[in-house]
Order: sequence, then structure tokens, then C-alpha cells
Amino acid sequence: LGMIRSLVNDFNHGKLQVWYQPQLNVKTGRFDGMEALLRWPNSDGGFISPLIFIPLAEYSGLIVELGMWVLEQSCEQVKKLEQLGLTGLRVAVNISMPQFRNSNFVQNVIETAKKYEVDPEQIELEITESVVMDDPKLVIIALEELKKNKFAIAIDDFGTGFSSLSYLQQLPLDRIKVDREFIKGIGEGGDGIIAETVISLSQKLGKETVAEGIETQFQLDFIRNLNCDVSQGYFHAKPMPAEQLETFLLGQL
Ligand code: G
Ligand code: G
Ligand code: MN
Ligand code: NA
Repeated sequence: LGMIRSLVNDFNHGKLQVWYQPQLNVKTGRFDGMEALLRWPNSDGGFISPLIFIPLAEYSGLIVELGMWVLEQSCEQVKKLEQLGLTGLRVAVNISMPQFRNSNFVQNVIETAKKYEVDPEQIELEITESVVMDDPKLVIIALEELKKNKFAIAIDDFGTGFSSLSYLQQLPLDRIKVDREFIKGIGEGGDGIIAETVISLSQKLGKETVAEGIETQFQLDFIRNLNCDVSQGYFHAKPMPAEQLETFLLGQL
């Protein structure tokens, strides 16, 4: 509980940061998107892992406000990059279950995009399988409303949850993100059979595919040979602060 209090306190004092990890469009060879990832600095120059504080933010309800702040920061960043000549970039923002339970969620997302004059197609909302399974009806209705308003939708960590495959057809998905667990061993004894199968399934459903956790040239070649659309991982870049992202992306202009 002390930790929740200091999270709320640090959030209210503007101490949380949004970092961004570039995403490579495998087909064009250009970085045309990024994932927004929250960072909570601790007192000794490091960070408290989101794996620890996101569950606390969810449990306490703070995630509703925090998640909206991440979206605002992301929109502002996209706008800023546009002014620097980096047009049409896509930003992926992770969405938690309590945000869907907030009855103003869809409206807030629409209004935030409007406020920052960001094209909804440039905003990708990432949800995990467990979010879908928590309350499929509620989530599908919200996603359909968001899709009607042109937002992009991605399923994150695909293959690690326990979602019914039937939801893949019911959800208005643009992209499927292959979890890095299935990329990890490729080139070091791992055969990549699951990655290959998920990419193939995704393609047959007409969805774009993002491979996460690409750490080697071998892994990039592997997914490229499978016609995977997007690559995200330390091989290209680790998550970085906004100013560094600008330099990184301007470097390819
Ligand atoms: O950045 P890192 O790999 O440490 O993130 C770990 C986990 O925290 C990821 O699964 C990511 O989805 C989650 N996470 C990071 N930022 C956010 C956020 O803004 N909102 C939500 N809901 N989850 C996030
Ligand atoms: O939301 P999601 O679970 O996809 O979160 C992405 C997380 O994965 C972030 O915390 C990010 O730091 C991490 N990540 C991104 N690329 C790599 C990678 O190549 N290797 C490893 N080990 N982690 C990665
Ligand atoms: Mn994610
Ligand atoms: Na993931």
C-alpha cells in the first residue's frame, strides 16, 4: 500500500515518464511506429519495473487516469514528430482492463485524438488476451466503437494467454503481436515453430503481424522470410526517452 501511495504521489508530481520503442516496417525498412512504455524512476537512478507497478495501478484504479495520460503524451509526441517532418508515424499504447470498465473510456480516447489533432489511424490500442477474456462482451463493444472511429487495434503478447481462437475473428483487429517468448530461442536451438504458426494464422486472418523481442539479425531474417510486417526488439532499439526517439527517427530521414 505504501508503494501505491508513492506511485500516486510521483504521478501527481510529474515524475513518471513515457518512453518509446521504435518499430521497424520490415517491408519498407523504415521505422514507422513505436510502442509507448511507462517508466517510473526510483531513487537510485533506476526504474521500477512496469511488471510490478502496472498491477498496482490497476488494483488501485490509478491506471484509468495514468493510462489516459500515457495516451495524451503519445499524441503530443506524434504531433511533435510531425512538426519535425516525421509524418504518419503510428504509436501503440497499452490499455488495461479497468480502463475498459470506465464508461467514459471510448469517448475520452476519441476526444484526446481530436484535442491533439492526431489521426486515429496513427493510434494503436494494444490489449492482451487476458483483457479480452476478462469480459469479452464489454471489450468487443468498446473496440468496435473505437474501430468505427478509425483507431487501430492490436492484440499483444499473443499466444501466452488463454484466449479462445474464436475471438480472433470477432475482434476488430488490425494487428497481432507475436510474444517475444516465441522469438527468444530462434537461432539458438529454438525452431521458431510457434512464431511461424502464429504469423501464418495472422496472415490467413488478414491481419498485420508484429514480432516482438527481435534481438538478432538471424531472428529478423527469420521473420522477414515469413513475410512478417513489423519488427520490434533490442536488435533495432531499446525503449528510449522522447528526446532520444526524435534523434533516432530523424537519423533515418
Ligand atoms: O517496458 P517493459 O517491457 O518493462 O514493460 C513491461 C510490461 O508493462 C509490458 O507488458 C507492457 O505492456 C506493460 N506496460 C508498460 N507501459 C504500460 C502502460 O502504459 N499501460 C499498460 N497497461 N501497461 C504498460
Ligand atoms: O507490452 P509488452 O508486453 O509487449 O511490453 C514490451 C516489453 O518488452 C517492454 O518492457 C520492452 O522493454 C520489452 N522488450 C522489447 N524488446 C525486447 C527485446 O528484444 N528483448 C527483451 N528481452 N525485451 C524486450
Ligand atoms: Mn505491448
Ligand atoms: Na508483448
